[in-house]
Parts: sequence; C-alpha cells; structure tokens
Amino acid sequence: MDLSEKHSLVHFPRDRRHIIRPSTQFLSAMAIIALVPVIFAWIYYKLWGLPILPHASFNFNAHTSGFPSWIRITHFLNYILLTLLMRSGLQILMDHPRLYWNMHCTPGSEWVRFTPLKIPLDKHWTARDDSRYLSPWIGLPGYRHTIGMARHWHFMSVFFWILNGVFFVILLLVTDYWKRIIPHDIQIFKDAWIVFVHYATLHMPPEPNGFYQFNPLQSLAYFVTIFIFSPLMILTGIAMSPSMDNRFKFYPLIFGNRQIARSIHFLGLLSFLGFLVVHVTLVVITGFTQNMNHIVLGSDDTHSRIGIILGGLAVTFLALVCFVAHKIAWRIPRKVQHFSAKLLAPLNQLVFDSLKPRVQYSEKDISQYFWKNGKIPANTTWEAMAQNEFKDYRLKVHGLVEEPMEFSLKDLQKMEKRSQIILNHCIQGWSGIAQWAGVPMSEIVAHVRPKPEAEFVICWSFGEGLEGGPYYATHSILETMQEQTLLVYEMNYGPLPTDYGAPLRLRIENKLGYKMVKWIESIEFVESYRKIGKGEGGKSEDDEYFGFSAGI
Ligand SMILES: Nc1nc2c(c(=O)[nH]1)N[C@H]1C(S)=C(S)[C@@H](COP(=O)(O)O)O[C@H]1N2
Ligand SMILES: [Mo]
Repeated sequence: MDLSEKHSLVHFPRDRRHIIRPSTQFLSAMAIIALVPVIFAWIYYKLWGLPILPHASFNFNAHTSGFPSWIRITHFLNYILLTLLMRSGLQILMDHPRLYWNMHCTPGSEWVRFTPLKIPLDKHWTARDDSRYLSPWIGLPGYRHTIGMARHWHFMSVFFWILNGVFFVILLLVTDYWKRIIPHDIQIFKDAWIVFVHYATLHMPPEPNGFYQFNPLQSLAYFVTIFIFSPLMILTGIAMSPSMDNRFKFYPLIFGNRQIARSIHFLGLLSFLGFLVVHVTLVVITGFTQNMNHIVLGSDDTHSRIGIILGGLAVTFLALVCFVAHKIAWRIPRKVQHFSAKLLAPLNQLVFDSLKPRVQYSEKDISQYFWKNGKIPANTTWEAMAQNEFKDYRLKVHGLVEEPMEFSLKDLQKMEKRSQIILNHCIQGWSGIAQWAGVPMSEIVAHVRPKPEAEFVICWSFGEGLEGGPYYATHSILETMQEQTLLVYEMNYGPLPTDYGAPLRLRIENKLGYKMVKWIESIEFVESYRKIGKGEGGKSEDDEYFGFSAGI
C-alpha cells in the first residue's frame, strides 16, 4: 500500500516501546483472588488429606459420548474466530491504551496503562497522539492508529462468532450433550472442589476419558466460559455503544459505567486467554494423542497420530488465516470497510441508528478533564477570526436548499438555545461528560428549507484531517432533526474553547465522536456524498476507514 508520508508517520512512529503498567491495587486484588482458593485448598489438604473423588461423579454425564461433527466444527470455527477477535480487540485497545473504573477517563486515574507515557498536561495532546504502536504479530491489522480497520475485523468476526455460538448452544440443548456442560446436580460443585484441591496441591486428579465424561471442574470451566464469559463479552461490548448508552441510561449502569464495561471487556479477554492456556496444557498432558483424536476426528483411538497431525495443520491454517487477514487489511482496506458495512447494515439500521438519544446527566457529573481530538485549524481565515473573538464569523449554509443563508455567531445565539449534559463516546475508547449548548440543527434546517432531493447534511471544518484536506462528516437530514443534534457555541457554561471546536461544533449524541465536526466553516446539503472527498461520507471514513454508521 502506498502511504503518504503523513500517514506513515501515524502508523510507524519512532516510539514503539511496549509497556504494561497495572496499578498496585489491581495487582493486589488479582493476587488475592487467585491465592485465596489455593490457600483454602492447602488448608483442606493439610487437615484432611487429599479428598477422594466419588467414582459416581463421572456418571451423571455418561449417557452422551463422543464428539459429533457439530461440536468439532463449531469448536474449530470458534478457535479461528476467537483468535481474530482477540487480535483485533488488542489493536482497538491500543488506540486508547488506558483502562479506567471511572467514566471520565481522567489522566492518572487509569488502573492499567499500556503506554509508557503520562499525559502531558502542558501541551495540546490529543487522544490520537496518545495511541500506541502494536506489532502486527500481535494486533490485527497491526501498527499504530489502525482502529478503523481493527473494528471492521472485530465486528465481522463477532458476527460469525455469535452465529457459530448460537448454533452450538442450540444443538447442545436439543441433544443430551447439555448435560455434559450445564450443571444440573449440586454434587458437581463439591466434586469440582475436590478436583481443584488436587490441582492446587500439585496432584493430578483421576482423569476420566473425555470421550465419555469430563472431569467436574473441566465441565464447570466450559460452562462458565460458554454461558457466562461469552454473553458478558457481548453485553459489555454493546455497553460501549453511544446510541445504546445515550438512549438507555440504565444499560451501562448494569456494569457500573461505560468504562467499567470496557474494563470488563478487557478482563474477559484475559479470562479467555487464561482458559486457553489451561485448556491447551491439559489437552497435552492428559493424553495428547487420544484427546486430539477426540476433538479432531471424533474417535476414541489411542494410537493413531492422525488427530495430532490434523491439529498441527489446523495451527498452520490459523497462521495462514492471520496472514491473509493482514494482507487483506492493508491491500484492500476499502473493500473490507464496505463488506463490514454491508454485513452490519441490518443491525445498524434496525437497532443502533434508530435509537434516538435522550439521556441527560447532571451538573455534578461533568468531567474535570475532557479528552480532545483533531487538529486546530492552521489557516489564516480562522486565525484572523479567532483573534477577533469570531465577530466576523459567518456560518455558510448552502447546497440543495431553497434559501442559502449565512449566520453570524450573534444570529445563532439569538435563535432557540438548547442545552444538554451528556456522555461523549470516542471511537478510540475514551469517554467524558460535558455540558453543551447551542442551536438545534432542526432550526437551521427549517430556515434554509432543503430541496426535496436533498438527503444528507455535510459539516465542513476549518481544520484538517490527519492526512491534510478539510475535516468533514455527513449525516442524514433525519438524524439532524433529532432533539439532541445541536450546533454548539457553549461548553460547560462558557464560550466553546478553541481546543473543543470554537466558534461552532456539532453534537449528535447517538454517534461516535468522529461524526461531530469541530471548528465548523460551512454546512452543505447534498443528495449523495459519493462524489465528495473519497466518497465515504467523512474525512475519518475516507482516510482512516472508519465506518459511516457510527452508532457502535
Ligand atoms: N474538525 C475536526 N473535528 C473533529 C475531529 C477532527 O479531527 N477534526 N475529531 C473528532 C473526534 S475523533 C472526536 S472524538 C471529537 C472530539 O471532540 P473533543 O475534542 O471536543 O473531545 O471531535 C471530532 N471532531
Ligand atoms: Mo474520536
């Protein structure tokens, strides 16, 4: 791919240091959670000796045997899709490499950061500056600030992962196989504890033949991963959506707040990784040949090497998938962007895009520190106006309208003023609450009266995008009519500061931040955005492959 110099500076920065800085509180909490059960196991062992697993405990699931093809196929697909999900997820994380328990994302309050940098408070430091490099061996698609493409891979994979999971669960429930995984006898918890005491005190528990029975702890581990961790990943993923959170205030509160949901989403990834390590280790040490024949061939053969050989091929295949995904991401990014949009269009149109924002926070919720993004305009027109407190500013509204108009800041301030305190969601992961006030977009629409063929509204900025050329974003006229779509000139009860988009910026609260153009120069009504810029509907969509629909 031929990258412009500016673009390549973004993707291949000099500073590629990797670091993981968890807070000591978090580390201590994790150590306690991990150690307490182990200590109890040792106390038990020292007092009463190694507990004996009643042989009957294996019998409750004895009426199902083997691994039918639907299990083996879904298991295989799950292995591929989870890898893509984890790798693209890590890439998304590195775009805002900090995790918090508070929803303001206050610098210094993160419980873990994946960057050596503390946030410099004395200079213009944007969230994009803060994004970190990730090796393409780990992240998909790798390098720095490739979140647009990473999200496409994440969403495409999750689409098929959920389909695969639903298929698996349905078959599990309609066959007797659910009895192997879903606890239906209280005895299993006792037996799982006995097995745990074995592992924790470094004894191997008696191992049933997995073809016919699972060991009780194994069975519970599968249950928790499939029926607790997986849904939790889906639900916390959705809790990061602006259209969800700004429509249903209770939803992120289920987890505490949006940043807690984001943190849990990451801890979920760690749990999956932890499961993977233990799962693979046990497959290897409890009869590798036989176990591989179970899950690959569905046979209980103890000697044939075919399972292991095919398993090795599956690992090679996974490496190939990752290689091809990487190539696709860099060679035909536009196609990926379009495919992912098509795949998710029904979901976006039916659910996320149609959720009208209506949440309000209160004054005490306003964030002390509010992250920022975007390049402050570097042209003389804007600079001259800024010198003069924007007295000469005129918002030009033009295009397919009956009455093209210009508005001074005074004109806009005389029109209906609406105020809202709301949570901002950046695609990168940070959020923050601020008060915004200005003119409802619907007022402007009413003044200029769009022609019947007008479908979209483009906000043009004085500022440039990452690669140069004016920043812009497009919305349907319908979206601009929402109650909380405002052209704001006030932030936190004062004039809109330069960094945050003076003299005028857009707020459209069911969308991610990149849709909210700052330093607005003009507003244009068009029939289609296909002939504008690179035709994707916005600067971020054109240059960074972000999705046009920005509700998730
Ligand atoms: N002109 C312009 N507007 C922009 C951007 C930009 O790069 N240029 N970035 C967007 C992004 S990605 C976000 S998250 C929000 C951030 O708004 P804030 O700086 O007020 O927090 O501005 C949006 N508006
Ligand atoms: Mo953003």
